[in-house]
This record gives sequence, structure tokens and C-alpha cells, in this order.
Amino acid sequence: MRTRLEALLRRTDGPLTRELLREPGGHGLGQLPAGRAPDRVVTSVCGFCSTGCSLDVHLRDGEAVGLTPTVGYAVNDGMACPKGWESLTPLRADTRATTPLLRDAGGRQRPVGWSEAVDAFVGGLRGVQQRHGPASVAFLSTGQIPTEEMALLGAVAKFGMGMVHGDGNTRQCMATAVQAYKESFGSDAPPYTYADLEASDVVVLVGANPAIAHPILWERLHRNPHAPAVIVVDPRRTETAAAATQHLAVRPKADLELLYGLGHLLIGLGAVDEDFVRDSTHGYAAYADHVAGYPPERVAAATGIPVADLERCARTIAAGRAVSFWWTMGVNQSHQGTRTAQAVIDLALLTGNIGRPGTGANSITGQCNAMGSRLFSNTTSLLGGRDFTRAADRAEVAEVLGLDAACIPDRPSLPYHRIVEGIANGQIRGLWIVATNTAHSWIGQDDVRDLLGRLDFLVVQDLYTTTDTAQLADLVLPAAGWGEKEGTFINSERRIGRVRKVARAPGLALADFAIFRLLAEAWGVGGHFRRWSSPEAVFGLLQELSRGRPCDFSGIDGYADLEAQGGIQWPQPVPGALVEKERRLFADGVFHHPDGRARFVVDEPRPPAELVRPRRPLVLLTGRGSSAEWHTGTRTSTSPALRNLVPADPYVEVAPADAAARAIVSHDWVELVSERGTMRARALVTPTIATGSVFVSMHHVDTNRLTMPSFDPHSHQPAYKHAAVEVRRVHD
Ligand SMILES: Nc1nc2c(c(=O)[nH]1)N[C@H]1C(S)=C(S)[C@@H](COP(=O)(O)OP(=O)(O)OC[C@H]3O[C@@H](n4cnc5c(=O)[nH]c(N)nc54)[C@H](O)[C@@H]3O)O[C@H]1N2
Ligand SMILES: Nc1nc2c(c(=O)[nH]1)N[C@H]1C(S)=C(S)[C@@H](COP(=O)(O)OP(=O)(O)OC[C@H]3O[C@@H](n4cnc5c(=O)[nH]c(N)nc54)[C@H](O)[C@@H]3O)O[C@H]1N2
Ligand code: SF4
Ligand SMILES: [Mo]
Repeated sequence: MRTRLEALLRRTDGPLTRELLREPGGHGLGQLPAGRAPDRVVTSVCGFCSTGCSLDVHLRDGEAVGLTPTVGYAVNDGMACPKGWESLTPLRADTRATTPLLRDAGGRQRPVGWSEAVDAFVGGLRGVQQRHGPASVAFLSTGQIPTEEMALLGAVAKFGMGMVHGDGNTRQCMATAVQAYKESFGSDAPPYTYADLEASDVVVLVGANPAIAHPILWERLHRNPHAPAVIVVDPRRTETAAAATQHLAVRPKADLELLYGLGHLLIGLGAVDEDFVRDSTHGYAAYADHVAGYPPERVAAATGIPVADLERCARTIAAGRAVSFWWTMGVNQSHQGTRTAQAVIDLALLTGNIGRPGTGANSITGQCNAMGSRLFSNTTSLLGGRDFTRAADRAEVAEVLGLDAACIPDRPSLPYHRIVEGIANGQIRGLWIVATNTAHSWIGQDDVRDLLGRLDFLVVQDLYTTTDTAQLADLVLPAAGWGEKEGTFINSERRIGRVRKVARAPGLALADFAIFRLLAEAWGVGGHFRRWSSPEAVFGLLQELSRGRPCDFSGIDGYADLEAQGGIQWPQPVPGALVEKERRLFADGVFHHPDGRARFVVDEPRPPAELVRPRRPLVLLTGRGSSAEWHTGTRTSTSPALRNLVPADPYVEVAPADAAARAIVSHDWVELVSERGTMRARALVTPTIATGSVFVSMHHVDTNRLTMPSFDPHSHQPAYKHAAVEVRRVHD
């Protein structure tokens, strides 16, 4: 076996071979003698959220011994949140996957070597393809591995292994923003730079809780010297809302009416930037017509926000010299998220708040490399934001990659929920999940767990063997994590930054990059990917793929340039140019549609899929619980320091009136019930949640047992933030 693996590896290139042939049990991070002074510092972008803070990792003999936030980096200038500070701890966890695991005939996951694992991968998934066709195997990718790795995954799966369908956890997160920008601006192009938070005199945050979810952006807003008005639109009085100058406690999912109502008032106040609207947009007349139907009284009734507050908000926006509009999951994760995001964009267009310092219609991303995934995961769009259905796009990609264009599927993937449905109807029989924890994070979890269990073959590639998804796998492939491999991430403001290898992965765990190349070789298609020899070589290919596109970063002079300049925002088409550290798009008022104009987009509001009713009278809201928790907790829960910052038990926020009606007091154990499942939690009775709704964080594994699988029709993003539930005290 070992000989066959070695023969296989000899055909691959140097760094991969060296890493793969390393003997197991090499000294890992946790085995370093404590207390040794560092001898070198390496700078790397944080691997949690999309803010993209830079961290100085202190090394001793080439291995990390500690870290501090980088002073002088444009994003975070010496700051980091608790997760950033604790970045190294998850690598040392004893739950790390150190060897492949293969399920045996008795149903037990049993450690195997790479050779057997690779054979099982090829045998398992190719076997499914032989029985049911190439499209019967799909993959699920992520926004949490370097761009070079996710591009290689998408390329190997689709151009090498013949898979047609592959989506990622960015569907759960950013699909709505992508769709909204494409229709409104002509391309997926978040226009801002973080400096805009410091330059605005009015900041409008819609469905975003940066005090918890993007703490360093929140810090930057506090550095704004213009004493900005901060308007927060959120049904909950979050930490962010509590610190705002105006909190519009919108009724859940009534944002569309609210935003149209603000458009109506702004037009009435004469706040339209007529020159900008005339020269740079299309569709204003239809917009004005549409919002004429949203007078304040109607909007107040729909949103629960008093007319006086609506008028005050509109006056503040109208008076602003530099107004920036920001949105996150309160918008994206809705049954009408795309239209809501576009209604935010409409307000920026209407008032000409775009392209100038302190302005913009700005979607804040979530995962460290969601922006890399938007461009290069090769899922919904072909590499570089291209279209699978266009022969010219396929030919361009084939040319850059030295491939036969016939390898490239001529249709886009099924979105995530259709892949899940495909499992239910037998169309999808094999699945390869990389760096996402579907069994916890997918909406309507019980169904998906059942479906994952029904697959002919499930491969999960993760840092840990203990995740809810890894436990269901037929084959677990042990991956190296952030800090154990090289590459780049792209942050929310389009900044490409380096991630560095500062520790060795434990046991037999390998960089995802190495795993993808190994599997391509074993599949017999390694020859297609000779140009993908190292992360830096892939970066070069991606630069070529970006040439002439809105994201063009072909002018960057390799990894060294990124390091020397402290990250570089796309676009950067001009070689050798020293660029401004913080740049925004659309300063010239020219958008990416062929006519150069941005579009106003409007639609009729629709009700959510599941309405409250006497049996289920409360709206369930879900989201981030604390700045110390990351999603499904696989990484953050390994840190005692981070665990200490969060309550030990799951909790549900209940409004005082709802609690009183059910004789619930804080700290009681309660049961939350939806049509799909139940969850136990402790009650936190608090006025920060409005009567008629409850809030549970997404970090608890049971939360998605309650959520209602429903999707935005344009982006196919799950509507995680609306389900009908009841809460009752548990009598023990
Ligand atoms: N600590 C921490 N930080 C994170 C993450 C993490 O897991 N932990 N995850 C990262 C990722 S991937 C993402 S996508 C971001 C998410 O960042 P955010 O979107 O800021 O976080 P959420 O808590 O999901 O949702 C934001 C707010 O939307 C509100 N909301 C719910 N329904 C509605 C509605 O109908 N209208 C409006 N206007 N608001 C509504 C919720 O009350 C919530 O306060 O955070 C990133 N940062
Ligand atoms: N109810 C509810 N559900 C939600 C949300 C919500 O607001 N409410 N938010 C949604 C959003 S916005 C998001 S982004 C998703 C996130 O959902 P997930 O993507 O499922 O959450 P994570 O815990 O980040 O999962 C990442 C997995 O990748 C592994 N991993 C980390 N780094 C690497 C690596 O380098 N290589 C490999 N191979 N594996 C790695 C981790 O151990 C972990 O198991 O959740 C969604 N689910
Ligand atoms: S704000 Fe985000 S990028 Fe910055 S340290 Fe925290 S998790 Fe990392
Ligand atoms: Mo996300």
C-alpha cells in the first residue's frame, strides 16, 4: 500500500510530496516546550470572520508560540477580537483528525492510512458515478479555506472528476448579496472600504449586529470623528442597537416595506440626487411610482415603527453629507432577501450616496474567505465570476488552465437546497463535504441528517473527527487548518491578504490543497492540474482568470507584493502600481452593466413561508450569540478562554410579556417547539426582544431543528430568521 501511495506521490510536485511523505506523529504545535521566546514574526490574516484582521504570529524554530494583532495594518491596526487572539488554540485540540477514518462493514469509523483512504474515495464516489452517472456525486465547499484551495476543489471536482453540482456554505450566507449586486450593479461588487465607516456622518445598519459579529468594524465605527448618526434596523435591541442614535425595531421581515417607505419620504424631502440618478442609474421613474404606494401610515402599520420615527430617520438620511448603508444576515437570510438588499441599494442610488468617502450600499461578508468563494469556488459561477452556460467563458477558462473546454460543465450547479432535495429524490447519491458542518448549520436539520445518512457514500474533510457531519461520514479526511497552510483570503472590503503556515498539522492531517491534488492523481486526472503545483502558482492562475473582469487583480506582483503592501484590494490591474491602502468602487459613477448604469429594483412584499398562529404564536429569530463563538463551535469550543466568555447552557431570549403569560422567569428551563422539532434552553427574559418573538443563537446544535426550510426565490438562500414557535416551561 505504502509503495503505491509513494508511486502516486512521485507524480506530484515537490512541496506536496514532501508534506505527504512526512511520517505520522511529527511534532505538533501542542508538543512545543512552553515558555520559549520567539525568534521570528510572520504576519497572517485571521481565519475566522470576514473582517480580515492581520495577526503577527510569533515563531520559535519555525512553529507558532503566540500571537498579537498587527499594528499599522489598514484593517485592524493593533486590534483583534477574542477569537483572533485565540486563533492558535483550536489547532492544538485533542479532537483534531490525525488520520483518515473509514467506516467498516460493522458501521464503525476505523483509522486507515492515506493509501486506503484515497482508494476508498475513488472507489466510493466513482462507483456511485458509474452506477448513477457523473452528476450523481456533488460537493459542498466553504468560505473558510484559502482561495487557492477552494479554486482547486472546484476545478478538480468539476473539470477532473466530472461532477456537475457543487455548492457551498456561502449559499447560507452571501448568495443574496451576490444576486442583489449582480442585478443592481451588473456584477458582484461590494463597493466600500472600511474607512467609509470612519468617514460617514450617517451610518445605517440593516439586519447587522457588528458589536457581536464584526467587533473590529464596530471599533472602527467608534473611531469616526464626525459624531455620526447611527441608525440600526433590527427587531432586537442588540448591543449594536443599544449604542445607536436611532433604533428602528422593525417587525421581523417587514424591512421591504420600511425601505420603500423611507424612499417615499426621501423623495418627499427632496433628497434625490438628480444628477446622479440621471447620469448613473436606470429605472428611477418605476421606483418613484412604486414607493409612492408606501406612505408613512401604511409603513408604520406594516413595520410597527411609529410615523414620527420613520420621518426622523428619513430626515437624518436626507441631511447626511456622507451616508453609508450596511447590511448583513438580517437582510440576506430572508424569504425576500434579494429584494430587500436591493431596496437598501436603491436608497444609496436615490440619494447619490455611492462612490464617495463615507458612502455606499455595503454588504458585510461573514466568513474569512466568503469573498474568495464568491469569485473562485466554481459553484454557481465559473471561476472569476464567469457563466458556465457561455461557451466564450468556458473557452477563456480552458485557455488559462490549459484544459480542454469540453471538461467544463455547460450548466451551473444546483444550489445547496436542491442538492439536499436531490438526495431525497435519488438524484444525488454521493457527497463530498469540505470545511462546512451541514448537519448542524443547515436549515431544518432533522431532514438533512436523515438524508446524509441515506447517501451511498459521504466524504467529510474537516479538522475534527467529532463534528456532527463527520460523525455521519463513510470516509473522514483529516485536514490541516488555518495556520497550518499557505494561501490568501479576500476580506469584506475586497482586500486580498496572505495566510501563512505557522504550525505543522498533527499526525497525518494534510493541507486541503495537498488532499485535492492527491485525490486528483488517484482519480487519474492529475495531469489536468500540473499548473496547480503550489498555492502561489494557483494565485498566478487566478490572477490570469481575473484579467479584464471587475475583480481584475492581475497587476499584483505575487505573494511578496501582498505582504509588502499590507494586503491589496481588488481591482488592481496595473502592475507595479503602489495603490492607496483603502479604496472604494464607482467613484466615476460607472457601474458594471453594459450601459454603465446601476438599476433600481423593486418588487411586491410577500409574507414569510410560515406565519405565526395560535399554536405557534412566536417568531423565532436566530443569529450570532457572542463574539467568542464561531458558528457550530468546532473551533471556538476548544478554547477554555472563549468558553469562559459564553453561558454554559443554551439560552433563549423571551420578552417580558411573553414570559409573564407563560409563567416563565429567567433561568427557567424551557422547551421551544416548532412544527419540525424541539429544543431545550434556559430562558433569558429581556426587554431587548420584542413581544411576539424569541431569539436563539445559531451556535446551539438544536437551533436548526426548529428552523423552517424556506428560501429566497432569487438567491436560494435559506430564510434562517423566521419560523413559528411556542415556548413553554419545562416542569421537572
Ligand atoms: N462571533 C461571531 N462572529 C461572526 C460569526 C460567528 O459565528 N460568530 N459568523 C460570521 C458570519 S459567517 C456571518 S454571515 C456574520 C453575520 O453577522 P450578522 O448578520 O451581523 O449576525 P446575525 O446575528 O446572524 O444577524 C444580524 C441581526 O439580524 C437581525 N434580524 C433578524 N431578523 C431580522 C429582520 O427581519 N430584519 C432585520 N432588519 N434584522 C433582522 C437579528 O436580530 C440579528 O441581530 O457574522 C460573522 N461574524
Ligand atoms: N439558524 C441559523 N443557522 C445558520 C445561520 C443563522 O444565522 N441561523 N447562519 C448561517 C451562516 S451565515 C453560515 S456562514 C453557516 C456556517 O455554517 P458552517 O459552515 O457549517 O459552520 P462552521 O462551524 O464554520 O463549519 C466549518 C467546518 O469546517 C471545519 N474547518 C475549519 N477550517 C477548515 C479547513 O481549513 N479545512 C477543512 N477541511 N475544514 C475546516 C470546521 O472544523 C467546521 O467543521 O451557518 C448558517 N446557519
Ligand atoms: S474581528 Fe474577525 S478577523 Fe478580526 S480578530 Fe475577530 S474574528 Fe478575526
Ligand atoms: Mo455566514
